[in-house]
Amino acid sequence: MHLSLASLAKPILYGYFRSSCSWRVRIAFALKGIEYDQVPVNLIQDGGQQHTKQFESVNPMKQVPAVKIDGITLCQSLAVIQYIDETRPGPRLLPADPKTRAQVRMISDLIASGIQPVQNLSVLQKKGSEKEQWAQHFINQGFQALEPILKQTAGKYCVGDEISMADTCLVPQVYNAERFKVDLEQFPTIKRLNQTLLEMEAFKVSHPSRQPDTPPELLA
Ligand SMILES: N[C@@H](CCC(=O)N[C@@H](CS)C(=O)NCC(=O)O)C(=O)O
Repeated sequence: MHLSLASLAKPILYGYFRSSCSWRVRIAFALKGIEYDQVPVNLIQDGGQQHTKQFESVNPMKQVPAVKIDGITLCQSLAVIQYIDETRPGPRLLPADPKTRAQVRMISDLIASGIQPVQNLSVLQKKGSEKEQWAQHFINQGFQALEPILKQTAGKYCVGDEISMADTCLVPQVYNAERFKVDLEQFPTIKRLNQTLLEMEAFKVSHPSRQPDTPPELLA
């Protein structure tokens, strides 16, 4: 088998400890047992390091995560997770069965396209003093849709009893919901899944409270 030097190098994750999209990728790396290096990009310091020319050359969208892997640079967390899944051994994050795979994508997209973008930092910065109320409103609205969907698809995890990409999206979004004081009691399925997943090692090691750039006062 021919292995290029690029594929032997450890992947590099450009991320931020509290970024939910970076956390999705950290969970996927941990689930697959992939070692990687981290380059922290502080989204708030000095007006946000994502806006530097240096980082713009890594990700022109000026967002984290971005990943250098196998000689290419990828942004968009779900594209990264799917690439890892297609090229690395370990638990399948997208199931083989087309129906369950579509459900995994549906839940992932609901969170990644339907909820997270409206409560992203750059959006909240435009909302000024309204930001907490805004984020809470849209996360709440998204969870109102997600709860009945998960009620139908979930077993032990978001879709049946196999861990998947949907689970990598759910937990970081619940973390954001808690930051913005969304009442999780309204969403018993989301709450149960989140609790179960947070018990898993891959979710613990990738948690925002345990990253190289986690501020000392937030370390756990
Ligand atoms: N769809 C992108 C979204 C990436 C994204 O929104 N990243 C946020 C952190 S979770 C960010 O870098 N925000 C910087 C900003 O808004 O300036 C993905 O899934 O990777």
